[in-house]
Order: sequence, then C-alpha cells, then structure tokens
Amino acid sequence: MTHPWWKTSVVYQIYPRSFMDSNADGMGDLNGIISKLDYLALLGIDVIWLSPVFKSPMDDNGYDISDYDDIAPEFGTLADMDRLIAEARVRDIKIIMDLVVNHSSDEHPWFESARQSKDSPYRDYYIWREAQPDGSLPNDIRSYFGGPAWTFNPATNDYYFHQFSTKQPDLNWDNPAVPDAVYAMMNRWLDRGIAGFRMDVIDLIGKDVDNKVLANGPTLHSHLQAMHQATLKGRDALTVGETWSVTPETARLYSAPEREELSMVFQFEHITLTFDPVHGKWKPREFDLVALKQVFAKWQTELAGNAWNSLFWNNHDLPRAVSKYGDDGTYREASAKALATALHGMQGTPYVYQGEEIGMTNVAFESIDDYQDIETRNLYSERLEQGDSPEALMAAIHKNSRDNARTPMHWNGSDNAGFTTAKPWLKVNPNYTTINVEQSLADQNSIFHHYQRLIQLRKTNTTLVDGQFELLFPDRPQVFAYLRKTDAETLLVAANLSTERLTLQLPDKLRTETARVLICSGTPVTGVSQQLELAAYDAVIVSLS
Ligand code: TEU
Ligand code: CA
Repeated sequence: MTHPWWKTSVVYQIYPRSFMDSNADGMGDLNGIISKLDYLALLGIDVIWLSPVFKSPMDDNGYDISDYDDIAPEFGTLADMDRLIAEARVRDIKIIMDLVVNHSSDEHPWFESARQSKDSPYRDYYIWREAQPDGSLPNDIRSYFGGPAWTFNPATNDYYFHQFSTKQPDLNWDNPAVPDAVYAMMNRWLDRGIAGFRMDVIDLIGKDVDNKVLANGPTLHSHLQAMHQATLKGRDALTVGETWSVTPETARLYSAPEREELSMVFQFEHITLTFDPVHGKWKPREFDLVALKQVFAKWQTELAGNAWNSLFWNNHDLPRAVSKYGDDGTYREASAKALATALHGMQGTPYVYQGEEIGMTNVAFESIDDYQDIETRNLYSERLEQGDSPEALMAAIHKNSRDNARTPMHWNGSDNAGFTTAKPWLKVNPNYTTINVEQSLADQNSIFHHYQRLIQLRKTNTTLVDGQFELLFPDRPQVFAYLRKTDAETLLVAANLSTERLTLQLPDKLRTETARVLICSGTPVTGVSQQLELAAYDAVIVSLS
C-alpha cells in the first residue's frame, strides 16, 4: 500500500527561542537550529515543525505576527531561513512552518491602519463591534489569556475582538480579502521550499462572534476546502491543524483524503482528561491511565481507514510528558522510554517535542516573576484577584504552565546547558547538569537512543504504519498494551506505566513460540510465549507472528 510520505514520517517540533542560541544574545535562532541539524538527522526525524519565526512584537512569543513575509530579527533573516530549508533538505529533513492566521499582531500594518479610522481599507480585516446601548461590552466572550475578548479602541470609539491577548486581534475571515491574502502568503512560503504548515487554532477561523460560536463555526470547512484548492492542491504537503475542539467525527471532516482539507489534526482529548471542567488546567486532576487508554483506543479505531491520527504527548503549550504522565524522579529514564513506546506503537504520525527525546522535565520556579508566558502571568494575576492563594496557583503553574516546555534545550552540562553564553531569555532548568544531549548520546541505553530505535522501526516495519489497533487489558490501571495487526504480522505493544513488576497473561490467540522482541526499553525480555513479565516502567514491542 503506497502512503503519502507523512504517514511514515516522524515530526520534531522546535520552539526556536529555546532551541539553540548562535549569537550570544540569550535567544535561540535559525543559525542555532542549522548548527544542530546533524543531531536531528542522527535522531532520525523526517520533518521539523518550526514554531513561528516571523516578525513579531513577541507578546505571545511569535504567535502574534506583524509581518508574515519576513523573519523576526531575533531569529535571523530570510537568507538564514532559506539556508535552513536547504541544509535540512541535504539531510532529507523537511520544514513545516506555523500558520497563525486566526489572528495577527496588533502591530501588523493591517491592524495599525484599521484601528485609526473606520474608513481604513483594512477596517474589515478585523472584527469590530459597538458597545451595547447600556455601554457594556458587545458580549461576554472571554479571552483565553484572561479578561474580556473585547478591547476598546478610542480612535474609532468601538471594540475589537481578540480570543487571545489584547495584542492578538482576530482576523475577520468573513471578509474575502483575508483568506485571499492568507492563501497568497502560504503560496509564497510553499514556493520558498517549505513542506507544509501546522495551523494554529485553525478550528476558530469560521467563528460567528454575534452568536458566540467560536470553534467549529459555520464557515470553517468551506474556508479549509478553499484554502486547499488555492494553495495545497497539487503540492505534496503536510498540514496539521491545531483543533482543541475536535472529536473523532469532526476529525474526519478535516482529514479524510477525499475532503481535500488537511492531512491530519492535533486532538487534545488525552490532554484535557486532567483539566477541570470549569477551571481547565488551573485546577488539574490526576492522570488516570484507564481513561487515557480508552481515549487513545477510540481515536485509533474511529479514524482507522478514513482519516489519520497525529500522536503526541507534549508541545510548547503543554507540560513535559515525563512529568505529567511518567515519573520525573527515580524512574525518569525508564518512564520516558515507556511513554515513547506506548505512543510510537500506535497508528498515526508521531510528533517529538524538543527535549522530550532526552527526558527533559517540568521546572518549578520559585517566583511568578521567573515565568515569562503571557498565559501563565495573566491567569496568575486574574485568579489572585479572584481570591485563589499564591501557593495553590504556583502549584498549578508548576504542573501546567506552558513555560515547563519552554526552558532552554539541554545540550550539555556547561553553563546554561550549552544553549547560550549570554543570559538566557528564560531560566534554564537547573537539572541540565544530569539531563542533557551530550550525556544521552554517550549512553546506548538512553532515552535518546530509545527514540532513535523507535523512529528507525517505524521506517522499516509496515505493521506499525498499517496495522489495525486492538486495546488489551483495558481495565488494568498500570499497563498500556495493544495489538497492531495486518494479514502478515501481529505486533504486541506493552508498556508498564507503574513502578510495580507486572505479569501479563497473554490470551491463547497470542501464545506463540516464535515471538520476536523488536524493541525493549529496559531489562531484556525473553520467552513471551505464555505470559509477559514487565519490570517497573518497562516497555516492549514484540512481533508475535
Ligand atoms: O494555542 C492555542 C491554545 O488555546 C492554547 O494555548 C491553550 O490556550 C492553552 O495553552 C492550553 O491550555 C495556540 C498556540 O499553540 C499557543 O502557543 C498560542 O499562544 C495560541 O494558539 C495563540 O496563538
Ligand atoms: Ca540568538
């Protein structure tokens, strides 16, 4: 069965400001990434998802773009970007960029013009509403980053809409000039040699603000189909939509090939399992493996054959996988490898977030002043005013602040983890002295080498790509085990996500004398025939036939 290239690829996400600083200004940059391409080639990844590097006032670290056609000077120049694309291609690595078009920066020339006068030619690129007759806000929609989603604009005596910060005004996709401008910009970047896009909160572009429909709005899929025709059709591109609202049913609308919209989407149901229904991640619930397995099983079975899953534990917005789902203390290495095995054994395209491959952990800065993320800082202030205690807020921030994922990459044990020779823009996690690339590369049993083997296996084993998923032991709270089956082969993937030693009695249909262990994360596993013994946080992929 021939597949599009992205079904057998592994994607590595780079958050540029935290990856590698090449010019001693404390900020990661494009030349820093170029200097680490050999490392990424050694890991074996096929695609880099580059978080935004466009011109931006950096209110939301680049997710507030003021020029979609130029590179932020903090990160480098267009020539550096061209060189990154070329140097990556030499290593068979493709680059996809972050398309942030639900909103722009308020310093984009479009908005600077629109906010000055109702007669601006760019006025309708954004969403403006008058106050209600009693002077209150146009409606009660709140911003994700705290406060109302409406900000008053004195020059035109009305309000503009922003679902994120006040410096991220939402674009008005009902105005045809907006999609036209976006599609032209996308084509310029595709012509420049990138291989596709990750699409920031793309489920929000069809919004109907007056009826308070924000995600999955009435015009969403017509825009995505128009976008596909105008930019992606005929190009062998990878697109992945960030869609917090998606369900298996709507995921098919985005990613069924015949729909000609996107290649795949990021679903977040396995992430929001630990979110409080009212307070979200700021009153986090404990992670429950039985519930998590059911979510993964649902997505695996419901997208099989008609759409395509993305597979991820973390990204630049989420806590570090080993801290949230594993054990970032005694069993850090073992649990990180077990989590990787459990994820990479499933059907879909795996995404590795920078530092995940060496088991980087959450950070627990003492003071809110050490945190830089706008979402973290705004929610701290807002909830403090609402009466939450600083201690409770800092505990929630230690668990779920986006800065957990944004502390600088650990290259080695030298100052600032070898990330920079200057003062880093965000403090380095103090555990870099024992958790870093240099130490990982020197240890054949490291997390890095386990990721390398998992990525290599995906390239050589077609059952990992095509095999039908079947969950095993659904009710056991310590183990995540499943089958991947084709006519030719049955794989057993089993991860002990606990500190207990486990014995799994294999069902008769799986008992075989010819089992071959393809990969194991810890103590070598032998004799799988009747049962499978897994030590604390051990994981295996076994070919049963
Ligand atoms: O994130 C969308 C988003 O909703 C998450 O940031 C969410 O608010 C939270 O972090 C999860 O609890 C995307 C980008 O990934 C994020 O970095 C940007 O801040 C945001 O959109 C606005 O562009
Ligand atoms: Ca720099």
